[in-house]
Amino acid sequence: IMKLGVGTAAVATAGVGLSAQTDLANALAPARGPALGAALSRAEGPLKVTGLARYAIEQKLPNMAYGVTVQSTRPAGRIVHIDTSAAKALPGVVDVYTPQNPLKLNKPTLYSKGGGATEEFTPLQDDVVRFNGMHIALVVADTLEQATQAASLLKVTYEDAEPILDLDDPKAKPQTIADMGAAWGDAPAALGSAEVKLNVTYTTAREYNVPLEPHACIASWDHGKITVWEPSQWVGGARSVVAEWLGIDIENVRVISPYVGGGFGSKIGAHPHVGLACAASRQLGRPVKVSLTRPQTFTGLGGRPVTKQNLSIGARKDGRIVSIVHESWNETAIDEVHVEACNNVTKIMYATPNLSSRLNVVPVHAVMPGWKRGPGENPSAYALESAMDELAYALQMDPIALRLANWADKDPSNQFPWTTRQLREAYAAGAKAIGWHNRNPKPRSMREGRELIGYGMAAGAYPMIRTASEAKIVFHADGRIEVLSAGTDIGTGTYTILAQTAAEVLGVPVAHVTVRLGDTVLPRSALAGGSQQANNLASAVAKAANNAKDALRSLAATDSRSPLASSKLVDLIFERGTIRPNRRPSGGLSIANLLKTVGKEKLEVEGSTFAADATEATKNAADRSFAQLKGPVEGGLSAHSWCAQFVEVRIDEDFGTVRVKRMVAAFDSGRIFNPKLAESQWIGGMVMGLGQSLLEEGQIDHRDGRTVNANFADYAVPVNADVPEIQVISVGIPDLQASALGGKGVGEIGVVGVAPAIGNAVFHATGKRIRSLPITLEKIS
Ligand code: MCN
Ligand code: MOS
Repeated sequence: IMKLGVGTAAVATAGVGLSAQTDLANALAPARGPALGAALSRAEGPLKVTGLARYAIEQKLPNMAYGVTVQSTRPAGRIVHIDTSAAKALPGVVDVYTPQNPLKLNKPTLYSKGGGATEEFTPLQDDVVRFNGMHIALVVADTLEQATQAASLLKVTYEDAEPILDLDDPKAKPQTIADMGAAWGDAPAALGSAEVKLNVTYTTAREYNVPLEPHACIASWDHGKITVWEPSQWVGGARSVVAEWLGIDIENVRVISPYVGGGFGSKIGAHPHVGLACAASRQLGRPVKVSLTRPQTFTGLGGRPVTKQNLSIGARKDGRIVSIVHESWNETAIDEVHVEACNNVTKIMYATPNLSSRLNVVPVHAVMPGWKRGPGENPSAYALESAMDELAYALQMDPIALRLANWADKDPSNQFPWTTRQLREAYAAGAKAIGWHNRNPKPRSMREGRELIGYGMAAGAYPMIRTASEAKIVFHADGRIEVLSAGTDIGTGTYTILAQTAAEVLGVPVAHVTVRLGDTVLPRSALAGGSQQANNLASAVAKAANNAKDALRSLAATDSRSPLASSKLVDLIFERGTIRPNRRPSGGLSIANLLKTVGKEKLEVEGSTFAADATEATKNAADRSFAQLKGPVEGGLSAHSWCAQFVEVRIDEDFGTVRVKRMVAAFDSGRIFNPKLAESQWIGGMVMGLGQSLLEEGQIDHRDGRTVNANFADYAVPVNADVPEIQVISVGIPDLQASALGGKGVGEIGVVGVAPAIGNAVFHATGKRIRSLPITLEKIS
C-alpha cells in the first residue's frame, strides 16, 4: 500500500544547501511499489510553504544596487531628450542610463534565428520608440525606494509618429510566413465543390502570462565574469543571451534559478531588463537588481498576441471533410517577427485529403509577443474545434461522431504514423464522465430556472518535442544520493519526478534522493518549455542511474575490499537501497556501505541522451539555442499528447453571465510519472483555459497604445469562485517511441481545447455563436 503525503522526497537547492529530508519525509515515502508513477507530493513544497525556499531574486548580495526601468508613455516616434538632472540630484542615485548615456548592449540572436533570445529589442541603443511601455531608461540607486523616486523625476521629450495599434489597422502591413504554411491536395477546388461548406473567422485577445512571481533578476559582475540569478525556464538559453548582450565568452556567464514562481512560457527567454541589469553591474562593478513592477510585466515582455483565423471547411453530407482552407494573422512587434503557429492542430487533427494553411504576422506598436502555454496549439485548436462544432450542427451530427468520422490514422500533414493516439479512449472517457449522451443537443433546449444549460466538447493536441539532456548522480558515503541537472522546476514537479526516476532505477527509497537544479554549472538539460523537460530529462536521469548501477556493480564485484568481490556482475541486483546477489536476499549491503568499504567518499556517474557521437559543439548548441530542437516528427513518427475537453456551462439568461459548472477532460500524455503532479498540471492548464475563454483580455488605449489593464485588478484571471469542479482522466499508455520512459508532454495540453469547448457549450446553451475570446456578457446579450 502506497502512503501519500507531503515532503516525500528531499531536495537540495542550488547554492542554499537546504534539505527537506526529514524523518517525516522518510515515513511518508512509498513503502513499496514503484517510485515512478507514485502520486507523491512536491518535494520542495515544504520549503516553499515555510518560506525556506530561497528564490533567485531573494539573494542578498553585499553592496547591491537597485535598478528601476522607466518606460515610454508614447507608442511610436523617437525620444528627443531625457532630462535626468532632477533624478541625479537625489541622494543615493548612482546613475541614470538613457539613449543619451547608454549602457552598451549587443543585439542577441532571436530563437527563430537559432539563438536563445525571445526578442531582439535591445534597450537604450537608439532613440526609436517602438511601443508604449518600452524601457527607455534605467535609474540605479542604493535603495529601491531611491531608484523608484528618481525614476519618477525623468522628463522625457518625445517626437510622436503615427502608431499602428491593432491587427485591422488599414496602415498595417501583414507579412506572410511562407515556410510555416502547409498545403496538400487542391484545397480551394475541393472546397468549391464540397456538399457542405463553412466559412468562419475566430479571434483571440491579447493575453499575458503574469506569473505570480514577477520578472526580475540580480546580476553580479566580478572581474570579467558574471553571475545572474534569474527566474528562468531555461538557464542555458539565458546564459547564451547574457553572453551575447555583454559580448563576453559564454564560459564567463553563470545563470542560477533554484525556484521559479511560475513562467507559463514568459521565462523561457531572458528579457531586456536582464540585459540592463547585467550591463549596469559591469559598468558599476557592483551587483544590480532589476525587478519589473506588476504593471511592467505587461509591457516589459509580451504574452500571447491577438490572433485572427479564417477557416473554411468543406465536407460531404456524411460528415467526411474534403477540404480545409485556413489563414491566420497574429500581432507581432513593429520590427520583429513572432509567429503564433495557428495551424499546428489544424493540420494534424483530421484526415482531410486537401488542406491549405497560411500564416501571417502583422507588425504593430506593441511589445514583442512571446509564448504563452500552448503557443500555436491553443489558438489553433480554438478555431478548428469551434468550427468542427459549427460543422456538426450544420450536418446535424453529434460532434464526437463527426470527429470519429474524420479520424486520422496517420499524421495527415506528412503521412507519418502516430506513436500513440488514445484519442478515441479520451472521447469515450470524457463523454461518460460528463454525461454527454444525456444532453439534448438542440440549442437552447436545456435549462434550470433562469439558467440556460450548455454542454460543449473539443479536442486538442500538443507535440512531444524530443531533445537530449544530461544528468549526473552523485553517491555519497554518508548515504545521500544527489541528482544534478541544469533543468528547472517552474512549479511543475521536476525536483520530485527526477528523484522518483532515480529511485525507481536504483531501487532506493525516493526520500534518499536529493535533486539539485537550475544552475548552468550543472549538466545540460532540455528547457522547461514546450512540455519537453520532464520526459527528456527523466530519460537522462534514468540513463545516469543505469550507468550508476553498472559502476556500482563493478565496484562491488571487483574491489578486493568489497564483501561482494568476485560476484558475477549479472547476479548483482538493486533492491530497497541495497545491492545484493540475486540468490541471497540477506546478503546485501547498502550503496553507502559499499562506498565506505572500498574507501570512496563519493561516486559520480553521468548519463546523457545525446547521440554517442555528439560533439561538445552539438551539445552546447542544444543547450544554448534552438538550433538542435527536434520536433514531434523526429524519426519518421508523429508524437503528440492528446486531449478531449468537456464542459457544462450555466448562463444567466437575463444577464448573459457565463459560469462554467463542470469541466472534465481526458488526456493521453502516455505514461504518467506522478499522477498527482500531472493532474495538477492538467487542471492548472484548464483553469488557464477558463480564464482565456471568459476573462483575459489586454485592453489597449487607442489614443496612446497604453495597456490599460496592466494589473491583477483589471486584467481578470479566474479566482477560486470562478473555478468549478474539475475532473481529469488519464487515458495514456506507455509510449516508448515518444520518449525513453514512455511519457509524453503534460504541461501544456491542459490549456488546449478548453476555449472551444466553452464556446461550443455557450452555443448549445444560447443558440448564439460567439467567435471571439473572451466570451464576455456584452457579446452574449
Ligand atoms: N509529468 C508526469 N508525467 C509525464 C510528463 C510530465 O507526471 N509523462 C508531470 C511532472 O510533474 C512534470 C510536469 O508534469 O514536472 C510537467 O512536465 P512537462 O510536460 O515535461 O513540462 P515541462 O517540465 O517542460 O514544463 C513546462 C510546461 C510549460 S511549457 C508551461 S507553459 C507551463 C507548464 O509546464 N508552465 C507552468 N506548467 C506549469 N506549471 C506551473 N506551476 N507553472 C508554470 O509556469
Ligand atoms: Mo511553455 S509556453 O512552452 O513555456
